Amino acid sequence: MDRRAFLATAAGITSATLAGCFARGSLSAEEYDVGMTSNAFTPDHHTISAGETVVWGNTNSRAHSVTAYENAIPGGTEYFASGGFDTEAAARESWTEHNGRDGGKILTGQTYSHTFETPGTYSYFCIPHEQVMTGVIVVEEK
Ligand SMILES: [Cu+2]
Repeated sequence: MDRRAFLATAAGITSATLAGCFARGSLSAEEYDVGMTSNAFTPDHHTISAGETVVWGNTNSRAHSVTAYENAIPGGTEYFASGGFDTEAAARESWTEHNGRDGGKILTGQTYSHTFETPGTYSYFCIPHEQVMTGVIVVEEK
């Protein structure tokens, strides 16, 4: 999304957080690029231009994570995962050690965003639903 849309999203997160006490933090479609159902990222393939930010939004009642496959992102690029983990192993360990209470969990109505500077294909997954819940971000040259 472009910068203006991103700023609007940032503002939306604030209001969604405040409204969360009453409305359980429901997200409107303008607030994210990739949604999360009970077992899928929607869309599961999303294409952007280099330098753009992708916002994932959990629109479902189940908790999910956005966790990059370390060996399926372009070489030399920064690892990304909700929860800010530096490695895929650290994210997985956090989930296991805390019995699913951490690991970069994104709760209902919450968002996670990452800015992609380098063109290429980035594959990622949700830790608790990895067998069915994976996605790809394609970053094209500007
Ligand atoms: Cu999931």
